[in-house]
Amino acid sequence: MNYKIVADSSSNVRELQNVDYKSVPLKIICEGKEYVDDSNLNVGKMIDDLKYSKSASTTSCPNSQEWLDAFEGGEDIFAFTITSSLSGSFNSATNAKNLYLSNNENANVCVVDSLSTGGEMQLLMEKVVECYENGYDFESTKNEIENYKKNTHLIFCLKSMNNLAKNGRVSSASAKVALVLGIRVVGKASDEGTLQPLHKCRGEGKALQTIYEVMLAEGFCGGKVRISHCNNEEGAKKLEEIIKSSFRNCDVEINECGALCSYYAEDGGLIVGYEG
Ligand code: X90
Repeated sequence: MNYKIVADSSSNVRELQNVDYKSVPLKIICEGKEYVDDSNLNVGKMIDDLKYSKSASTTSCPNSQEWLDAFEGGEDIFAFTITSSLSGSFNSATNAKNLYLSNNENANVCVVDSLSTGGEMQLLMEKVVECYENGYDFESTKNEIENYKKNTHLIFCLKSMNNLAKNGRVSSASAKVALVLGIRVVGKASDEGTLQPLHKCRGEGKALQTIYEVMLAEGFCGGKVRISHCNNEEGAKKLEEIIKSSFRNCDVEINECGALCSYYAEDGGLIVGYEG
C-alpha cells in the first residue's frame, strides 16, 4: 500500500525525503493581505510588514477543501494537525477525511490531533515513515502513533507573547509576564493541547538551562529532539550543545519556523519537540 503524509504548516516541515508528503498552509492575514505559509513566502519580509503595520493581524487554518486537495491520490493517508485546542485545523481535516472516504472507498485516512505543534508533529510523522519502512500496515501504524504520542512532548521558550494574546490563544495575564525586558517564558504543550506557561527566566542562558531541566523532568533520556527557531539559530545550537554534553549521540535536528510559528513564537522563539 502506498502511504501519504499530510501536515498543516505549523509542523515547520516543508518536505520529507523520499516520502509522498504535503504541507497544507495556514495563513497570516493583515490589512486584507494573506501571507500563505508555504516555501514561496519570505517570512522575514512578512514579519517586517507586520511590525510596521498599525492594523491588527490574525491567522486562519486550512479549510476542508485545502486538506482534501492535499489528500488527493493517497491510499493510506496520515494527516497531522496543530492542537485542536488552539485552531480549527483538526476540524477541517476531519471533515476532509469524511469527504475523501465517501469518494475513495478503498482509501484509509487517519487524522491525528497532535495536541501540539512544530517538532512534536515532526516526530509523529517520522514515526509513520519508520512504521512503513518496517512493513507495518495502516491499522498497526495508527496504533503505533497513538502509543508513541503518549511519549512525545513539546516545550517552548518565548520572548514575547503579544500575538498569542492579541489572538486570544493565551490569557493577557500570561502574556504580560513576557513583556518585561529580558524575560523569557518557558512553557509546554499541556496534555489537553493548550499552552501552559511554566517558568519566567531572566536571560537566554537561564531559559535554555530551564528547558533542559524540564525535558529531564518529563523523562527525556537521550531520545530524538526536533528544534524549530524563529531567528534564533544560535539559541537552538546552544540548546543542542547542552543536550549533547550529557547525551553525546543524541539525534537532534534544527530547522527554521515557518510563517505560522514565526508569527506566534515571535523573534527569538524556540519550539522543541522531544521523546520522553
Ligand atoms: O487556526 C489558526 O489560526 C492557528 C492558531 C494557532 C495558535 C497557536 C500557535 C502557537 C505556535 C507557539 C509556541 C508553542 C505553543 C504550543 C501549544 C500547544 C507556537
